[in-house]
Amino acid sequence: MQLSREQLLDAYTRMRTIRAFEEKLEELVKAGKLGGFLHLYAGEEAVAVGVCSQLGNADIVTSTHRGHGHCIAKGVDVKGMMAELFGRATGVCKGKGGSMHIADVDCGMLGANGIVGAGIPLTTGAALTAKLKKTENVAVCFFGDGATNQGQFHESLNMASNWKLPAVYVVENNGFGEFTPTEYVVPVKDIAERARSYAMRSDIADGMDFFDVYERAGEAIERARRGEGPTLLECKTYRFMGHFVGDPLVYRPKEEAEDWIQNRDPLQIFEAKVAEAGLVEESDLREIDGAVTRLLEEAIAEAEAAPLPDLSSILADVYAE
Ligand SMILES: Cc1ncc(C[n+]2csc(CCOP(=O)(O)OP(=O)(O)O)c2C)c(N)n1
Repeated sequence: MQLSREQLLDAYTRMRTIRAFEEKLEELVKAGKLGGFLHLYAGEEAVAVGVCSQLGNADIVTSTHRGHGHCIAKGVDVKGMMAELFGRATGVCKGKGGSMHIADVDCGMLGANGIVGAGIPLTTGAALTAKLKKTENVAVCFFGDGATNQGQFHESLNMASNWKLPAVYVVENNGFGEFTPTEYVVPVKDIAERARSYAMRSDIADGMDFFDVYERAGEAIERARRGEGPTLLECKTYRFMGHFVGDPLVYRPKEEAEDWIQNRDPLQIFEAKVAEAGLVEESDLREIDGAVTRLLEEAIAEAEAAPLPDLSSILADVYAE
């Protein structure tokens, strides 16, 4: 294992934070304490953290409607995110973005996005900027299997491949677009196959295994940094919760979900692997679990106590006034 103890603990902290953040949000919505339309990322943690652990602060990431995991993995402040979800002035977007529009340019997170597939051309543009400015930064896009049926996916991959842009397109194939199974709307067996149309490199990772994602993403990111062009990286994964909070989950077999949750949990897979390598003690991980719980309790209390945005700020930070 080429990762240091510190890197492993950092990766675990981020994955645990994502899981706990999403579980808390579900609880808050169900208790009527939090409003809004939320798409949770639990189950897919190894993808966001595996990829982002290979990126520096100046590298760019774009996200989706299911964006909390990408934000936490890229280093967005968790308390600022919680305040944002509560619509408070102390939120990372001053309470005006909410779940589907969390962005923090200072840590390279160009934004979650309510429009399926819309992050893909943004990443392509960021990669073009990096190439023209010769920064050696890489732009990474996260999106779902459903987004690969959008025109902008195909246009972006064509352009990025043709111009050898430093981009990595990470498709999180969780087997569903809303309530529709992927195979019902996608004729190829692996979405990675779609790269071939654009003479682009592709790879497939086990999206439940942090180490597999980390390694394959690392190769793609390094290739992009060396000027060898983009990669389409398909991560096979599963969302543990519904498409949105409140989804009655009637469209997928209970046994299928239980099997993934019981046997393919990315946190458990991570824990088993690091224990086997003897790099991290179980007590280290339990300590992190406790710290994450405390962080979220503080984040919620601070968010609830924070002020709403003042009416006078309604036109601030708006591009088209
Ligand atoms: C352009 C557009 N079309 C439709 C929707 C409605 N919608 C929201 S999420 C979603 C499914 C997206 O599936 P996928 O890209 O696989 O991501 P996942 O939800 O599985 O993470 C759809 C169709 C939308 N937000 N934007």
